Amino acid sequence: MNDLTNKNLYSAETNLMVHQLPPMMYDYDALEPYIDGRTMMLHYGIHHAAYVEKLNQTLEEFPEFRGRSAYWLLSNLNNLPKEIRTVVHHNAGGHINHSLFWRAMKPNGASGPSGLLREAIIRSFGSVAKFKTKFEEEGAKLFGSGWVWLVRTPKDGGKLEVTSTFGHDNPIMQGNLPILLNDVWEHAYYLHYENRRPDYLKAWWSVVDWAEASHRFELSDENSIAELWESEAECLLAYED
Ligand code: MN3
Repeated sequence: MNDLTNKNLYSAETNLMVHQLPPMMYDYDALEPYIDGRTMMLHYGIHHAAYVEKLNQTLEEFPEFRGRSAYWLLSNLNNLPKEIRTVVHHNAGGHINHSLFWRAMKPNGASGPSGLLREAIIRSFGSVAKFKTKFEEEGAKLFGSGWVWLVRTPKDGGKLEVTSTFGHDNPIMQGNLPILLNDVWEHAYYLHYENRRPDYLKAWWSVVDWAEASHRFELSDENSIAELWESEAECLLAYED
């Protein structure tokens, strides 16, 4: 599995694209045994790559939207021509969510949240264990394909909540800021866990990058959501115009 490096996914051709697959920061098999290398390879190199490709392909005929970030597109669906609205919705969302997802995980991360994020989780859910249970339940009960999130809401000075979204919707569409996310589409776990989504949700805690979640939480204190979107568009979603 180690020979399947990111370089294989980049070609001269993809460099011409506007939206780009962000680099993967660890090997495909680095999250084993919790997430298997083949799932990671297909998930990143086939699924995520396809969302990026489809997004670029769709925008080819619409030059006025080619300079826009995926975040901008997802936040301004009503400003898009009707005939591309649905396809941009699905593929810009898929691109954003997966870009966040790869960063939400790392091998050998901390075992749980610390600092301000830990305090906020305890304030909002009672304990870290109760938060984890709620997150697992929300992910397990989501019918069909979607995502489960820890979000910061605009309520009560930034209360944390566990939510889910269908398809590739992102919490920003409801004005909430993503802190942590897990993919509960079958393609994220089926090869290894088959239909046992609850087992996947439980095992997934072993690969969470809590430092990244803390970083997102702390940023959400200092910036407006609009400012955060802008900076994410620049640094998270590898992007070239
Ligand atoms: Mn996925």
